[in-house]
Amino acid sequence: MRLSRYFMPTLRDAPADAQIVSHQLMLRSGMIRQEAAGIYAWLPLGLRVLKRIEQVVREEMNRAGAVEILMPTIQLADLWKESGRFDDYGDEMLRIFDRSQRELLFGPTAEEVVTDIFRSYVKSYKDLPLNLYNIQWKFRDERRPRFGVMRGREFLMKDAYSFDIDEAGARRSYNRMFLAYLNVYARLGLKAIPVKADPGPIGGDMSHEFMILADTGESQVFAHRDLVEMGAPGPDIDWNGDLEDEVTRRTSLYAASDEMHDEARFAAMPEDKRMTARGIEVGHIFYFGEKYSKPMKALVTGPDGKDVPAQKGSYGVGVSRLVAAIIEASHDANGIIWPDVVAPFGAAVLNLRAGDAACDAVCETAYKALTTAGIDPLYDDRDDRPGAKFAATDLVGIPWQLIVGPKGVAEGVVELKRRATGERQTLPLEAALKAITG
Ligand code: 5CA
Repeated sequence: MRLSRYFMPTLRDAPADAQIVSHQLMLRSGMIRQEAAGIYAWLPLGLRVLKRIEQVVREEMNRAGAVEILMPTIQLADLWKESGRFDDYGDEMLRIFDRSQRELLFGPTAEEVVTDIFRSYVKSYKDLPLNLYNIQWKFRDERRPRFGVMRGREFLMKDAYSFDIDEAGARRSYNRMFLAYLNVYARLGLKAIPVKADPGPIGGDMSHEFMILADTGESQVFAHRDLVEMGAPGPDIDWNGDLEDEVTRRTSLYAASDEMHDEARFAAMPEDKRMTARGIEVGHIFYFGEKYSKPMKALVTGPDGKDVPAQKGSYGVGVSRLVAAIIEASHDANGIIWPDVVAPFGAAVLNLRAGDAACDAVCETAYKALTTAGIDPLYDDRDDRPGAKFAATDLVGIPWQLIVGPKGVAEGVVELKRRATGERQTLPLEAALKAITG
């Protein structure tokens, strides 16, 4: 992409009402624009990052055996009346009437819709386990939308729903998601800890939230320190096994959100292992058995020929929230530092004297080579001051900066800067390209 033909409306200063660093940096780097309270347009740079996070989530869901579908944003109120949640959900639900006065709503979550799909097709235990997920916009009329996309009213969620014939099967499905979530966050360069959580309006009796530790987090976390360094299980686990050991290794260490906190258990841990911190909730998983399948009559025939309600769990990842969470975890005074996997562009080519034939030629060669190698470079070909180019490239956080100036070009070298470390090297173009493409 040539910056002269791109749309990257960076701002010198963040609007005064942006309170946390991720919100400030997302506005300054031209990733998002607020359209209404808690409702954002995603500008090109923000959209690229959002799509890349979405793709990591998708790959890990697929690896764990979940199957992608796409459910509508607009749902029938009747389905929610069937499950009994229509009145309970309250003011957070955006209720809509169509031209024939049929009552609809903008989905805040999709337990009812997916249960309706499931019951229409699946009748036998032989078709289970089944896990259906989608990555779709949700709307919750939050009382206090704030911190940009961190707590929006419209936000992108990955929501998965597992169906099993019995509790043991449902537990395996829960374990698969528990571990797949840890792999998602690890791939995104985040340290996430699973904490025991309150199921809230989704319901159920087993639930974990996944927390990224950050001072700006809205949740209070109490946990055993070792959980932070325990890390993810990685892709090579037996996804068809019960995975009980891998999960228990983590859940046996104390970790709870404030609603579930047990001060006596916490105080019983050695003092140096007790950690109290703020956390950003980037995922929440639930096991709730028959809560929706029973009232909505999602029945499956078991091996004994008897019909029973499917055992269900649901599993959410805050995809748009993750954009902000990654920035909270990875930035410096000059701007964002994107981990390579989610960076909007793999490298930036900075032409410090656009219009100079020698600089232009080197930049064009670099741009072409990086494009061919699949690095997806952003070429700053604008006629602007070097200082402005450096500041903008640091701000938007592109992992590599290939800097081309007239002095270097005369000597046959370019400068290569790694955004994360600030490390700079002067080297011939070929060597710089090799360092980027690996
Ligand atoms: N149906 C279940 C799981 S599929 C569910 O809705 N769970 S949830 O309410 O916990 O939401 C799942 C995730 O979405 C949360 O962990 C959080 O990361 C994200 N999320 C929830 N509300 C918002 C919001 N207002 N803005 C941004 N992200 C949100």
